[in-house]
Amino acid sequence: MTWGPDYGALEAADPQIAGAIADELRRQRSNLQLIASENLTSPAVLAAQGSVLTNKYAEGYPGHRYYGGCEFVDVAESLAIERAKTLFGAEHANVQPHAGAQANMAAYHALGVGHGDTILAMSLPHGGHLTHGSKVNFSGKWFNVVPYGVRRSDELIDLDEVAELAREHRPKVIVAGATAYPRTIDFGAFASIAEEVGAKFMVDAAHFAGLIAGGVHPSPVPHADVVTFTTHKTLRGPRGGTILCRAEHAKAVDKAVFPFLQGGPLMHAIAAKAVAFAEAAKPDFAGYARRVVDDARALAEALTGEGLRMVSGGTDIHYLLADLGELDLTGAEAETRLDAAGISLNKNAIPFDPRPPMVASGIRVGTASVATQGMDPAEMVEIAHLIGRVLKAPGDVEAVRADVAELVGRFPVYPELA
Ligand code: DSN
Repeated sequence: MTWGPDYGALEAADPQIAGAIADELRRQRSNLQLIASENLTSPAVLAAQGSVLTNKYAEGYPGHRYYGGCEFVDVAESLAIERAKTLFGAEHANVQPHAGAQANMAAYHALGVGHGDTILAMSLPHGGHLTHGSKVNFSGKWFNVVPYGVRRSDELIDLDEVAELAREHRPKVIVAGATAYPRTIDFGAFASIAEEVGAKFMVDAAHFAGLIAGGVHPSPVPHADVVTFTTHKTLRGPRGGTILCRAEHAKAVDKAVFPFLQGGPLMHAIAAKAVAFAEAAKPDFAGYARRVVDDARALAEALTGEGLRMVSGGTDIHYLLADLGELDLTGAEAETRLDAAGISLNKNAIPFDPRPPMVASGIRVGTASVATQGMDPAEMVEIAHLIGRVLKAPGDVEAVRADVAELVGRFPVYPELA
């Protein structure tokens, strides 16, 4: 039976969209992909994501749907739930959030945070996420947000400040987790602070979920009321979100996702999440997670040798945050120049950055994707040298592009696709 995507049919029916997809595949094959939040899913995940499950409405949960004909999507969602619970040792899992932002919104609601309530979360300029209280996001518009940050001296989270702010403001929820903080977070210390002030503790594990699954990062699950994550970053699954929680919050979390926040779940994405959870439970995924972290450390060291300053002095996870001050470059200039050389990464604010976020003084460099391709610390030294050449000698861009092509050519992306 042929049940997978028919790219021939797409080419015939819609050459413009087919062309954009083919071009994107070519870009993924020919560029060095160092964006910390991206990865390369397996062909099995791609197949589930591109399947006929996209046709099915299934509002509700397995066994309790508002539509008939759900017996097979029930199989897929039940597998996804059980696999997520087992993978992370969680009491309950909801695999329906369309993305990380929806997962966070549902988590706040499930934990009783309403309009005007106080949350204590990491500030965006210090590495937090948009949904942790940014003024332009629902979280900043609806909630009273008390931000915490990193110390100027060592650029690490100031737990004394977190405790003081918690005692002063008595937040309903304390949030840990970040998008630009290259160090592990002391979840136990956060949980103690939350307990002391009677707050619930929520962890946004989007970036490091795959590292937890692979056993190379501490797990917040034993410490937190709710843990949210996306499935497409280090976890290497399809785009989407998931919520883990203690059994006592299970009903509230499920109701917050559906019917409060979302309607029909994306069953094709849920099936693809199930595939990714199964892949992440295999022993070779632990090897992958180890390689991601080893690569990031090697890259941080080699980039330091190229004259970049590592924020916080290095990394414990899958990305580093580099300050370009010594090279007299902005993050925006670096991103544009590197893009021209076939090296994709993003400009990023560094703590206490005097520049606006669209200019920024740093870059964030991630290894989840190149580690999937099979690149090891030896290749990280090559990559750091390529980045150094582009940043220090803009005239070298064309030559570096050729060297990037040679490097990625040794680590083919999706060789099974034509
Ligand atoms: N936009 C993601 C990132 O790049 O970190 C977070 O949602």
